[in-house]
Amino acid sequence: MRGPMADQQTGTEVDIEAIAATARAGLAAADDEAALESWRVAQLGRKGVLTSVLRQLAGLPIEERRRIGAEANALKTELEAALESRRLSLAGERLAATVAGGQVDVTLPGRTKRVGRLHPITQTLREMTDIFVSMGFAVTEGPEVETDYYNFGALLIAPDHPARDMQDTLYIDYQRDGAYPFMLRTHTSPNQVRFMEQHQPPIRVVVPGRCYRNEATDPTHEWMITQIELLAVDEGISLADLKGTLFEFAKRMFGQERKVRFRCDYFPYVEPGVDMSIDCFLCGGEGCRMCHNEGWIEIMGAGMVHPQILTNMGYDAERVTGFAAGIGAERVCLLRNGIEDIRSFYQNDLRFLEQF
Ligand code: FA5
Repeated sequence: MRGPMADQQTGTEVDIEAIAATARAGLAAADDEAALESWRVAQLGRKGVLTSVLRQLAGLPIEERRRIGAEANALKTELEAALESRRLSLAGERLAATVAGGQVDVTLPGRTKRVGRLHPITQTLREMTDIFVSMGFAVTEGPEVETDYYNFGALLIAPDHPARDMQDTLYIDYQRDGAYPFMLRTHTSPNQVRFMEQHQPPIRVVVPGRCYRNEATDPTHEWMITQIELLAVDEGISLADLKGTLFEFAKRMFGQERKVRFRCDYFPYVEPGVDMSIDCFLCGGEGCRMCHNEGWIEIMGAGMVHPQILTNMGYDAERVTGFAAGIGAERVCLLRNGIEDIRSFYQNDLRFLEQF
């Protein structure tokens, strides 16, 4: 580096060589973190020596500015690197002193950090949701504690309707006028009504979420399940749209080779109602404990939205029609991975969960 430059503001000369020498000596003398930090502030900080040199460059003739600027920048890079290396060597010295003092046993095995992952049902639910989103469905959510009206009444399941027996319900322990008005939702279907109350057709929406039933559990039945509700309402929607959408979903989820079966089923809020099953992965359709000797495992209930519900929502049921479906994520995950007992999902056994 060459000679001093004139300081434009003070008239004094700035000697880069001298600045470099002072800075290097200061760094060599700094022997702990606090000293290193004050050195950094004094030399490289916003108001540090080097920064003020760089600020003064503007007032110099172009040739001088280039030369001094280059020298000052080179010094800055050198000092930053020197700071980092001094920091490391001080840390090394500290560690060596600790080891020598017998405070650290470097022969002990390291502690492995356990990396978490998403629960298999969360992974499955996200994959299912993504398939429907790619078909143009939006995503919404609803409450897990429901009212009698949304869980049953608005879906045409009156208090004395036998369909209430299809979903053994966990009620909240709170009574009003001799009745229990709140429950853990037994399915995601209440969100059909919740969404239609707030929106006009055309509607294409999916609602993923937890549901609860007072089930006697077995290899394909849990008391806490995860469903995804599907709802499409528009002019000209037919059962063919329902089948097309669900076939496409099944193909993407399970592959072309898996067999899919549609059968008539009864749900008061659809007309007609169907259920969709996939052939049993365990017995290939022969019949076994897994599929209750049926050869098929049901994964969803579905159907055309009942015209009475469309009318109740204020829609013109002569003009618009719709389809709806409720799919169980546990059953989908079970079938895709050949899992023999649905209860494994919620037993918190890491040997099982870490396979996903
Ligand atoms: C219903 O829950 C209807 N709400 C579905 C529906 C929606 C019908 C829209 C018509 C229109 P279902 O009780 O069959 O239906 O349950 C639907 C799916 O949830 C089942 O096919 C299954 O995949 C899953 N499921 C239901 N109960 C259980 C359970 N106890 N354990 C595991 N999965 C279950």
